[in-house]
Amino acid sequence: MRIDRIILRQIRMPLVHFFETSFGRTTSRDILLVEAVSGGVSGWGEVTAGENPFYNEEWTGSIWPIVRDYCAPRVLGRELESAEAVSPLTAHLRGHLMARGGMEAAVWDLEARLLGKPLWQHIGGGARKEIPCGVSIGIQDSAPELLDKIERELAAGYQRIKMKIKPGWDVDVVRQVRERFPRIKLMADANSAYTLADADRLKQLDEFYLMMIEQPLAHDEIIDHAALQARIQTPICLDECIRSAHHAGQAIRLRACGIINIKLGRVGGFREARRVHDVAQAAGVPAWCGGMLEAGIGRAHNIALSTLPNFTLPGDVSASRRYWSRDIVSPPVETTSRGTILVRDQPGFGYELDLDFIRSITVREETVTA
Ligand code: NPQ
Ligand code: MG
Repeated sequence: MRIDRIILRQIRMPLVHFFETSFGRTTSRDILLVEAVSGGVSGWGEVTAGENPFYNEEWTGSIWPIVRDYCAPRVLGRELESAEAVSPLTAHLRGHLMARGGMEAAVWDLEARLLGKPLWQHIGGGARKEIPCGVSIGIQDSAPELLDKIERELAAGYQRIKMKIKPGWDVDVVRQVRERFPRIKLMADANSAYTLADADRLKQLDEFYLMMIEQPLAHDEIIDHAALQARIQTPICLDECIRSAHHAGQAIRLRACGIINIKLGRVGGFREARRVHDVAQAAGVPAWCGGMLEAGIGRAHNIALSTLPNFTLPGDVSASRRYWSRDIVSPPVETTSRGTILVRDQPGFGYELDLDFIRSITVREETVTA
């Protein structure tokens, strides 16, 4: 496979509802789409960085020059054995895994299309034809608003509720949710809002038999998570901390987590995501697919990834309509009344692109050639 050109597009999409985490509120997304072209065939990827360097260090402003000046030139005009070869070609970069992963995912999609295969099959997935779905619910202006939202998502069939927490929006609110919904699968995500000094407060959450608490401590701190896990019963799930299979192995060895959230962008693409998956699976650690408020391409890639066997817990991959009034793929991603997404068999990521709509929301475009 030889890639002739790579087209970058930044699209702007307002969210249906603001999304608030411990690090701030997001109301609109600027997303970088990567189109990799070989002959007349295109593969597509989505870079999952946020608008600000708050979730991790990457952001809309950093990913454009990284893909244009450092990632695309490494793959353009050279004979690629397979999409597996892309990640090693950018491995000399320090960090910038989401930028690297967005381009890598585009090449996986391209290769699947060249072979006429669905992406899930091309990455070695296919363990399930239906993906179990949960939702991630942001911090709300009041507890009653959160309870209402949860009620609506459960009525739509979602199998698991994740609520965002932070100091001041934690034990009390979780208690209210548990009192109202005693039997649901419930978990909390702190996005690194606590330190080990908060261990007693985090221990109070044990009372609510959460499925897990996600990334309570610093984004780059595995050892403190091990110390916290030794003090609390609720399983810790690591998100931000796990940027590679190596990190996954270390976190598991140190007993810093009992569950791993795998995000395609955070680990730098499909190659590393599969390696993280394999490390977790070999250790008997369950995994699930995280979300980054993706548009349709990223959402479809997450669905393909979620067909690998060890994605045994409901993930944060949910319907397009929870985020967008109109998505860039057609049909939009939809869920069944059982709270699942049906895996599609079309080549590549399995959905049609709405190119007219993409054009209408593009705020920046640039083509890179060999
Ligand atoms: C998480 N996502 O699991 C992330 C965090 C997150 C669905 O909970 C812009 C872009 C804002 C990506 C805010 C979910 C974001 C973002 C939060 C990702 O931790
Ligand atoms: Mg998280």
